[in-house]
Amino acid sequence: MEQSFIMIKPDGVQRGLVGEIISRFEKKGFSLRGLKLMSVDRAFAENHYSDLAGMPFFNGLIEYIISGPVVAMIWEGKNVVATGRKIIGATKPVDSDVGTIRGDYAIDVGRNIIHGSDSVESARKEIALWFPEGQVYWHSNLHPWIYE
Ligand code: YYY
Ligand code: MG
Repeated sequence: MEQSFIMIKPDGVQRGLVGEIISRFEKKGFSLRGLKLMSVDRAFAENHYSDLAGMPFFNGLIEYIISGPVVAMIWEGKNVVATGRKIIGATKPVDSDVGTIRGDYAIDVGRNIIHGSDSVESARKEIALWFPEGQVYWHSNLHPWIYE
């Protein structure tokens, strides 16, 4: 089954939005496969965002990600990458629809609360980076109530 890497950024943790964000993914029907609160160092954050190196906002982005603990998660389910991006909303909160996480809780792009993988391939890379210890496999008994 498809997986996505979802990370609550330091502002989401500081603002007490961890439970609300987890709840949205849970209520949709996705399954949690990994969850940890952690702080990352500069080299780790730069690796995670290596595709964006050279962008004018890169240094500010890295400072933001290392400014406090983040919640790293693996979520699983059919189309979880694309649907996760819909639940999260557009990169810039000004463009994010109301009802999305960024649309409901964020104002500035540089404080947009949450990260979600943008493709199945980047999800695979991000999960390998953030969860080198592997993940928790379990069977959700809700499966037949969520999938036809
Ligand atoms: O995948 P997503 O987080 O929606 O956007 P990306 O284009 O991958 O950029 C990653 C991250 O960089 C974004 O969530 C905020 C920050 N950022 C920014 O501060 N200013 C921009 N103009 C674009 C992105
Ligand atoms: Mg991205």
